[in-house]
Amino acid sequence: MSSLPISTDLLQSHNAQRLEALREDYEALRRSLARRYIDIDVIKAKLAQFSVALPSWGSGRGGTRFARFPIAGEPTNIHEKLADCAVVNQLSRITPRVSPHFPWDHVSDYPALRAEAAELGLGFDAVNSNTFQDRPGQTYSYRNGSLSSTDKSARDQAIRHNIDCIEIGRALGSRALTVWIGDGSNFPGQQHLGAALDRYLDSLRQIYAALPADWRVFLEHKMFEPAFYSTVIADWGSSILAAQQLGPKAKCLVDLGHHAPNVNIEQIVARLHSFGKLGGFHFNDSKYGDDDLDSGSINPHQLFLVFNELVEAELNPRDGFDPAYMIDQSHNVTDPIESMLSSAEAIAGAYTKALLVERDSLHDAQEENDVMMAFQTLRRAYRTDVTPIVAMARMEAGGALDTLALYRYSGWREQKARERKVTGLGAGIV
Ligand code: LRH
Ligand code: MN
Repeated sequence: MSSLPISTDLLQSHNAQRLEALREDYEALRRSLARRYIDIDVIKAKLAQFSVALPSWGSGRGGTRFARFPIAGEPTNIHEKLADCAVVNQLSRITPRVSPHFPWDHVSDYPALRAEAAELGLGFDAVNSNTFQDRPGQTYSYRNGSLSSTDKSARDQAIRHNIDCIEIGRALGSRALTVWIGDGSNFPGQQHLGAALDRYLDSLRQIYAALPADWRVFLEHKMFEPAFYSTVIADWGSSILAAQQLGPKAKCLVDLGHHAPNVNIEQIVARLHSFGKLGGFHFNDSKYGDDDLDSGSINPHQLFLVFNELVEAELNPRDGFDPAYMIDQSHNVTDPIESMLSSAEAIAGAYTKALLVERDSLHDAQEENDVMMAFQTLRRAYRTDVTPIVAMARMEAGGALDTLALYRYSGWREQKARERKVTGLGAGIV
């Protein structure tokens, strides 16, 4: 691994100015956690094993159906997206993988792309297929659906595309395919709800049959959008039943934004785990719909409660425990790199707080129905400022103590604004 995007001298002098203050905070937290019989170094060591993948599409500006407002120097192709993701990983040290999306990230030489990413210290996580958009020159339209379409030619085309994504993923060193489809209806009566699911399952069986032995397929449910009356895989129930129908390599992916407001997502996580079907996550945050806002920016307590269930699941594995952690956000008003740095920190923080939960006291209080003590045990962990642990782990892994400050000081975006093509106005996600 050689060419890291930000100068290591700059990073080292940045950290040197902040190290003393961090040590003070870390030692103070060590003493306070020790009074709870928690060894801060054990927590830091566990955090050092944690990582989350970045969405290639998250490195560009996102938009809504109303508008997309580009920023100067944003990436215009997968090569520039990887360079920006490498900045996030170099400074945060917990985002060593990128989840690509096809055909958005199509290139002619995938082994070369894999080597290029490795040169930047990056690997590839789950690949994402796309049968929710028609592309120029496409033979059959997905306007009436893709894997569940009544049109067999459109279904076969969508199945072929997913199998092509598996082939691309193998060349990139990925070991999972994420399948999210927008298939559904806007009017009552428009679609035969049962038949649509049957067609979806028949298509997924053909994709499942093409999976290499060590691969998984992640089914991503979503309540609505782009369909606004019914969605073929609208909730975790449809997703887990489909995954059980398909077989052991099929798992469920939880995108936090794909649920109605106030849905208890942490319980969905616990349920999927109970049945050995918890495959992965798309972390983001939302207040209303699939807002794809920065993780932990709206409801950091929910993110903590999700990780609390993940720590419980880790302690009590069902059919193994190896969820794929990925970010899936749309950065409409911030510098995408800054949002991914801030989100990576929020996710690391939520996991660290969940590691601080005194599990034995919690389980005892739960068994004894000591409601207040159970709640207060969780709350004690949640209100702990874990910033010194996250920062110490990041620094020891070669990252920056203040990622946003160093990113801005590096002038990366200004430099890229001089180098990269200007991207057009427009609408939508890409
Ligand atoms: C659908 C979704 C899916 C991706 C897309 C970019 O809302 O969450 O995971 O394919 O966003
Ligand atoms: Mn998603």
